[in-house]
Amino acid sequence: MSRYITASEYAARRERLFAALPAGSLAIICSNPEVLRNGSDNTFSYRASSDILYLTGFTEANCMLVFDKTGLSGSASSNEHSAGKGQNRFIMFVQPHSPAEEIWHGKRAGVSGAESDFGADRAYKIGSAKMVLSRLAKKAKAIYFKSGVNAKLDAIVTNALADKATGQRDPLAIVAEQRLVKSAAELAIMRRSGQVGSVAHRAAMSHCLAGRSEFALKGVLEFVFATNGGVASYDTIVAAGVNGLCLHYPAGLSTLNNGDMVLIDAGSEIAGYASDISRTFPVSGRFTVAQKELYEVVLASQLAAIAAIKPGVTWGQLEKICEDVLVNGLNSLGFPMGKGGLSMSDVMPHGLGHWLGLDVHDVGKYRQRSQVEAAKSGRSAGKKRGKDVDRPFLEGMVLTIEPGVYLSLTDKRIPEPYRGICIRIEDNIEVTANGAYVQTDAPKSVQEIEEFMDYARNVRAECGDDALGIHIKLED
Ligand SMILES: [Mn+2]
Repeated sequence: MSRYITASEYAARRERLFAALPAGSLAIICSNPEVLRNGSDNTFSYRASSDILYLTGFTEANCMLVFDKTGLSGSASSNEHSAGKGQNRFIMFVQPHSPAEEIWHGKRAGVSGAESDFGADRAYKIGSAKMVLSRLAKKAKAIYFKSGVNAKLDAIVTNALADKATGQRDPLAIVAEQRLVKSAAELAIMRRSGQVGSVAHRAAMSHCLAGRSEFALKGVLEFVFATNGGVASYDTIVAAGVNGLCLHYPAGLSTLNNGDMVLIDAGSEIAGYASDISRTFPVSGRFTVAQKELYEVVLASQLAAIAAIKPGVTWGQLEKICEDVLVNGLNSLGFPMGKGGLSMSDVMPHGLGHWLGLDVHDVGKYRQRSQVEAAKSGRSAGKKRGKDVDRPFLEGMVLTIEPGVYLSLTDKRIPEPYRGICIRIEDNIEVTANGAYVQTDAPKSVQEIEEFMDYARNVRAECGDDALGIHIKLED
């Protein structure tokens, strides 16, 4: 259980899902599968499904959550648990205690732990899932289940549903909308994750030295994540020079060279919540004229988009603001932006940003049906499909703003001094009633970066590399 989210908040989240489900329905959510990394025993580090983390804080594999509104009464003990909660029954199927398994993989919550610590009204061994689900499915008027997450558990569910195995609705779509607006507790964790990620970027910047590898900076970043109780929220990107042309380039063995920039896109995951930060800076600590000119255009576009964020604003409006600044800035540097020249996607082949939360690219729709259209079509609103429009931001949403430019070495339309330069600048922003609250704060302006790297160079010269201290740890 997360020490950041209270048991009553988890319970309230489950009640909201129950409230969205029709009476007589049954919703089933399966955990992510464990995936082999090599051989037959060694799996990738297991990371629980974000929906299960959201609804319970439960982090073990091989589990199913069941939201039972069929009104079927269970055993006597379950009636005691669910007293006063109407017909809603929250059931968990989990791995049972097993000394033989637990000696290798650690202690499990088990059936009793699922009930005492994770809020289940009733828990069962995962091995009983087929039997119990068959019984519940027989009475269910509607099934909410999305297959495709976990083939092994899918097979058990599909089997149990029998003739109701088709035509189900997606429970995760309901949870996704719940997850989009963050609670006060979630915002507090995300601010912390943003701080940890920012400290990691500062550490990487201070350890950047020509001759080192991308991997070395990845090590610095992930050391800071780990010493603050986190992990990388996605595969750490450290791209030297033109490696940045690959948007999701995974850090490798390329050497950092003076004269080049290095693009780092890395974030921490703290208590399940991601930060997602990008910084681009010169390996030498000093921008060339061309790097500085281009960097300031990208930074201006990012700052303009961030400044415009407030409740009611849409992605489309931010994209327009960002694009205007980028196009004008690039034009003034001699780029042939526009018809017959370079298009936006030639220089920035990705979107301006995305929702952020338990998932790095968090859930929740980006577009929704126009309110005007919905009002016009009146009673038939549910059936008649209107035009989808960008949804307005709400207080409590968290998103990234990450403009970039990625300039090929060989495209002759690009003015020569700028060829081969790749820049992305990304921060994490919380939508508040007063506008944007930026959760991340690593050095960003040309002056901040140069001063910070000067400082690192001086410390290194006087005290040696160790004094730079990747042993940076945030206070609780
Ligand atoms: Mn991002």
